[in-house]
Amino acid sequence: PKEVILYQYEACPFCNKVKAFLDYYDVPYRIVEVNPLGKKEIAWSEYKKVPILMVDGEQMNDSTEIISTLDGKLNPKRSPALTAAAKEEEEKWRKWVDGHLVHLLSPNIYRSTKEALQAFDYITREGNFTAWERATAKYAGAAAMYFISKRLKKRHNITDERAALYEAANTWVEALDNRSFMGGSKPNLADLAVFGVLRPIRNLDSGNDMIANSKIGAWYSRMEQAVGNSARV
Ligand SMILES: N[C@@H](CCC(=O)N[C@@H](CS)C(=O)NCC(=O)O)C(=O)O
Repeated sequence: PKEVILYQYEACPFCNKVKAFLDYYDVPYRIVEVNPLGKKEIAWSEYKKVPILMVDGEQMNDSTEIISTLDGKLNPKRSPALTAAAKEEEEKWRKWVDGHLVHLLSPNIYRSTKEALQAFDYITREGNFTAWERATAKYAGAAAMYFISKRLKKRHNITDERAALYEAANTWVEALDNRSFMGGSKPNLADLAVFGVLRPIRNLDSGNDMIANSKIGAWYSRMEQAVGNSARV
């Protein structure tokens, strides 16, 4: 593609999933950082969530769909060359990321008032906010998300959010079954999805705890190596 533009929030797990794919395949992309208060930057779009990817003027919505579409365009031979079992496995774990893993993130990063502030410090520092919004959103957002995350925790039947995060990390490592990546010697779309959604929490308390208290660290480091530098231009 000639021109790829990602409309995103820097700290959003779904957006980071798309970036993991673009970075891994070295697809140069521009970023438009959307201000979450007002979303003026995507006012032109009927679809009101991020990520949105524009590829040579064609709009793609939803992280998983974006990645499937791009994979089909950029690597037309990749998926058809997989065995049925490999395809099924990749599909199953991509669904696990969207249906399970992402739901563990908010309860963890907003677990305590301290962690909620840490998360919002990161979100407001990296995000597109005016100085005034940044100053107020950090505290208002942290307070709101602290309470909202308790509701999310109930909705998704999570009792101990950290235990659930470590368990998910170990479940993933078990699924790797001693392979370097689920894709074997190279990451597949499930590897990229897990890595992408975990990346924005990696340097928060919850991410540090996850690395320290689960077996996911070695795979995570291999993924950092494999994905390499950002392809952002
Ligand atoms: N299923 C979508 C979920 C996208 C999503 O929920 N994005 C959030 C940001 S993390 C969003 O844009 N929420 C609406 C809002 O901010 O108003 C995907 O995988 O891309």
